[in-house]
Amino acid sequence: MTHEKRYHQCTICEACCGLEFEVEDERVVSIRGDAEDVFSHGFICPKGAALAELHEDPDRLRQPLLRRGGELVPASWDEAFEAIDAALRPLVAEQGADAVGVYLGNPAAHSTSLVTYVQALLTGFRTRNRFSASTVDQIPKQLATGLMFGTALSVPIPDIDRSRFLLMLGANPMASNGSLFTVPDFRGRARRLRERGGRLVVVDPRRSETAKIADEHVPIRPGTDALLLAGMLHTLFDEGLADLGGVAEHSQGLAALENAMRAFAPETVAARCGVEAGTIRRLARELAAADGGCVYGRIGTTTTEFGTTASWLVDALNAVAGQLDRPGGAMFPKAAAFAANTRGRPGAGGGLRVHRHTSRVRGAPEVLGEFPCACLAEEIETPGEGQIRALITIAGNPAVSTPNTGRLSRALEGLDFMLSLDFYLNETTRHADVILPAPSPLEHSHFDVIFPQLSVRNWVRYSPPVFGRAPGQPEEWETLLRLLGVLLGQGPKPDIEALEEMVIGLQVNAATKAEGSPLSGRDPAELRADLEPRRGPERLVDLALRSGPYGDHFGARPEGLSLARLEAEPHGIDLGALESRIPEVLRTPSGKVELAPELLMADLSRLAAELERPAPALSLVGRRHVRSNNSWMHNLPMLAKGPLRCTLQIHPDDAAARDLRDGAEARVSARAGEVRAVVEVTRDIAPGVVSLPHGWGHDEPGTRLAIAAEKPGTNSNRLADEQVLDPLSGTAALNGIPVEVAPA
Ligand SMILES: Nc1nc2c(c(=O)[nH]1)N[C@H]1C(S)=C(S)[C@@H](COP(=O)(O)OP(=O)(O)OC[C@H]3O[C@@H](n4cnc5c(=O)[nH]c(N)nc54)[C@H](O)[C@@H]3O)O[C@H]1N2
Ligand SMILES: Nc1nc2c(c(=O)[nH]1)N[C@H]1C(S)=C(S)[C@@H](COP(=O)(O)OP(=O)(O)OC[C@H]3O[C@@H](n4cnc5c(=O)[nH]c(N)nc54)[C@H](O)[C@@H]3O)O[C@H]1N2
Ligand code: SF4
Ligand SMILES: [Mo]
Repeated sequence: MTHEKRYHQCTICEACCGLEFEVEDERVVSIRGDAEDVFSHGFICPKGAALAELHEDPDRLRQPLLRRGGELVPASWDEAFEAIDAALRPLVAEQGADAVGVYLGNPAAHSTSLVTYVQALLTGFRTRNRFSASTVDQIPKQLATGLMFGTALSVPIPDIDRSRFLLMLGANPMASNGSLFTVPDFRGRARRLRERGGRLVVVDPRRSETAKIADEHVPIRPGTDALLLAGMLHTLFDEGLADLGGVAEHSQGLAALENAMRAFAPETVAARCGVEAGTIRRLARELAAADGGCVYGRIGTTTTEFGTTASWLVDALNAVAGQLDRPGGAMFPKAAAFAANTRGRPGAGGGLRVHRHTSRVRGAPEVLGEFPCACLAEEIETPGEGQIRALITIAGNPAVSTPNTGRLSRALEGLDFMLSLDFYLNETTRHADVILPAPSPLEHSHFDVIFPQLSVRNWVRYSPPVFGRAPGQPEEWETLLRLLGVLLGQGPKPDIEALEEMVIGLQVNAATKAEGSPLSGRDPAELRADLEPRRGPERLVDLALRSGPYGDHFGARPEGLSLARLEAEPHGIDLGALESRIPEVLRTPSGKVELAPELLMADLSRLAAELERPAPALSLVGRRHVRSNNSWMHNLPMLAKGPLRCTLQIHPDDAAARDLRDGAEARVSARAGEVRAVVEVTRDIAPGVVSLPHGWGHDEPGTRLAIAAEKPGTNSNRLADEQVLDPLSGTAALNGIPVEVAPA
């Protein structure tokens, strides 16, 4: 019997915990937080502990499925790719690349294979019809920070470990473990913040788990955070508290911002927000006075009609209160690899260009190369040139996650062909003609590309696979390259090695030619020889690390980082506390922090008009639970046990007015659709607001999710309106949906 410990990063959520696996005879016997991990120090949540169940889940697909005579049946990889080639090659040849839509889901950001090679797929195959979970999530923040700081991932993070005041809006890290804020053990860090005399304030229509451990909970009317933030900014200017500190000389637009905020006095916005003007003024003063303080906004602020504006005002507030880029405030991480804000010439750059073209049917503008996923159904349904006739979903479940899923599910049925890269037969993939499974999260190596760019400390870590792959199971980057070959007309068995060589070749050449690159002028052939014998993501990671800000620069800085160095450190390498980075971090064309970007300023009249709009009698918001992850971990016994979590939370007064009792079934209706949900009467939710989590509704026919189907819950996105978006970013307003609730 063999018995050993193996270390691997958890890739379920953004906290990036290092885990310790005890393995006996190639089976997991225990999973713990890795106490020696330099970043997460032993923290783990129930989802990390459930990774063995995910690995062993009998419903997890281990073989491609292919539709034959209406049924999805097991097939070989070659048969699956023959079917894909037969469907896609003529379609692309006749109707062009836009006839094939691509939807990218959230786990793509957590998989090294997918993050590094989806880009290759989408540069090689240029369809305009690109969609992703980003437009039901964080794109407003990326757009705002891109315009302010120059790249779409230059997001300032709360420096919580040194902070003395943290104001959180629309985020519940006690359940979510943080987002655009990689912060393993939020609870411990929040406790230490309070122990050092700091204050935690939570703005949320719900008394969330985070509100419960905070010093103060401020209930707010859904969708009005941008107004509240504008009221705080107004206060700073009005009371002479505006002071940018060291950032002043590196910023522009302050006067324009001050002028624009005049319309949003706390006394003007208070009634619409449902927050007293005195509270808004006090919070602004507290932020400005804090010896290290920060405002942070997340899902409850981004997935609203004013998502981009709210995201902008969060960082404008941090700047104007003198809390941007200082210890304890909002700071920029410096990742070891792949960060656009560590590439090119420090201090200025091309900035973010958006709204370069518009979607065919609705004319929604492109942002970061994609269209709103709220437009997906109409792009499939509406005939004409550029109509989507085939769809590829990669690690996504849009039939549950995106607005008006009733309409989208019908649209998916009307496709000529659908391919899904996924390891579950679920609400989305049941519509597919071919499903290609990914390896389990324990069967591939991991190097985190995205989240070190959003972390409370600088760190780096590489995890080899815990287990070898099942025979015949390709790595997911190989599947992507094979698909690229098919889309390029190379047939069902393209030369994957040649495609891989092409990808690394382009990267090496770019690194030797780019302005400001430490490899500038080096010989590409020499670098490529130095990367041997690595292939795939490992080769790209090694290149990125070695050419990155801590890298060995291929021998020029021998003490620097390389993948080989990381392989010797299973618990990761700590790269230190966050450091001030302005102006070096900036990539705006002006070389300044843009406090008042034109695109955002132009939208303020819409925000002012919002002051006049009556609030709905009842509005729906979402929530998360620590034992659930979006739509796809409900099939694991450890997480599924316990009470039903997909309940409609409602305040006792609202329940009484509608004759609804705790545990009864309610009918919830909105413009987009209607659902039934079990009522949970609770004072934890503000009057006038109801809450239903997303990611449920596992009772659709044709899925294979035995455990999830036992407690299916309700698909809340049947209620979300695909017509109601934040117009700047295309992000759907998933919070603040007007609904009516009645006994079923
Ligand atoms: N109403 C409402 N709706 C929401 C939200 C909300 O707060 N409220 N939140 C939104 C947010 S923030 C997000 S991120 C989206 C998520 O939206 P999606 O990304 O569309 O949905 P997920 O539930 O994350 O589904 C992920 C899929 O990827 C598969 N998968 C997991 N790992 C892998 C892998 O390694 N490879 C492959 N190929 N597949 C894999 C899973 O089986 C699952 O089918 O939902 C959004 N929808
Ligand atoms: N356990 C678990 N962890 C997760 C996930 C998961 O599904 N489960 N999903 C992961 C993903 S993909 C993401 S993006 C992150 C999201 O992480 P978070 O942003 O922390 O998301 P939530 O936990 O949904 O918290 C959002 C909060 O916003 C509140 N809210 C709703 N509307 C409004 C509003 O208009 N204004 C204000 N101020 N508040 C509002 C809700 O009541 C809720 O408490 O979590 C990640 N981590
Ligand atoms: S908080 Fe939980 S799900 Fe998130 S990375 Fe850590 S163990 Fe995984
Ligand atoms: Mo997300």
